Amino acid sequence: MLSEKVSEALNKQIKMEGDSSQVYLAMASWAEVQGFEGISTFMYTQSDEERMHMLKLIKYVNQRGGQAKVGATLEPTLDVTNFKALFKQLLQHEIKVSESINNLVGITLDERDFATHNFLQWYVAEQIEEEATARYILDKINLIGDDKGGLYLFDNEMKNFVSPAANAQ
Ligand code: OFO
Repeated sequence: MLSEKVSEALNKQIKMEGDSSQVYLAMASWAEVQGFEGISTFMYTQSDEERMHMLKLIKYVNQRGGQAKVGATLEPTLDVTNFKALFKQLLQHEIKVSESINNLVGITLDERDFATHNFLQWYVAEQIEEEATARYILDKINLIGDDKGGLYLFDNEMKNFVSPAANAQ
């Protein structure tokens, strides 16, 4: 059985994962209209993954005798000056999510809820990977600079992007 504190913190995280899915969906849609086919494919996939993260939490809360809350999701506000700004926001967003997961893990320790602590280790690993992926992509974007040919190749690569951070685990 989940304590009230853990349950409340998990529900906050459910919202955060749902919001993340919306943010990446908005990014995917923007990139699609701009003609960045690869970037939009990448963002659509990210959005699906965040939804999966949300569902995993919902199922866990319900399985442990809690009641998962499905609330309103945020309407994303994006800086769409260019695609670099988009990926900077992606990294900032992931850093925020990592902080939230860390905070949640801390609460499970305070509450001596070792089952939830164990369950959350998957999210801890996932956040390391997602932050590393965002940094890797930003490094590439910085290398490209204003080179149109480089941007074309980059967008192409994003279509079937496999993060080196994923391979490292
Ligand atoms: Fe849910 O992993 Fe990123 O935000």
